[in-house]
Amino acid sequence: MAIEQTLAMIKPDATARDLTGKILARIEEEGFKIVAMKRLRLSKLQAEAFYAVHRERPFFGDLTEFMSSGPIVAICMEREEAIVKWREVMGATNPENAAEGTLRKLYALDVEKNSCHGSDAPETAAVEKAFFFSGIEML
Ligand code: IDP
Ligand code: MG
Repeated sequence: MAIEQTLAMIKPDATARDLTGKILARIEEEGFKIVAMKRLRLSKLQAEAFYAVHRERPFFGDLTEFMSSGPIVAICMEREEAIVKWREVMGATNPENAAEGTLRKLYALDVEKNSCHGSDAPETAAVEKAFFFSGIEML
């Protein structure tokens, strides 16, 4: 099976509660190799650009406020079937629906402040990786 890359984020609710180390440890325990990583605070405009596909959704304003409210950690990482596997490890978007042991079940505060992000398809992974990292940073 081919190695695939995905883009993960540790969201502001999780960096604020000092969960960065726990989430990074889980990433490695689940067999992902970290390829590139940076911690930064998104501006509102940058958060709006990242979540542009959700522009028409009712939660877009709140979501981009939240995502620009504190530091995030962006991670490009790889393993076999990385995209689907990372979404499994994160669990459902709403922690109320997330399976036992998933990151969102463990750490999310609510459907918005749900601690982590993961790309949902190869096409979005490519766009999201390029949003944070240049080609030479992802070798
Ligand atoms: P995902 O992160 O599981 O892929 P998406 O549907 O792509 O979920 O939504 C992106 C992000 O928007 C979610 O992770 C969450 O932070 C936020 N979000 C999604 N649905 C809601 C909602 O119904 N209310 C508030 N925020 C939401
Ligand atoms: Mg999504």
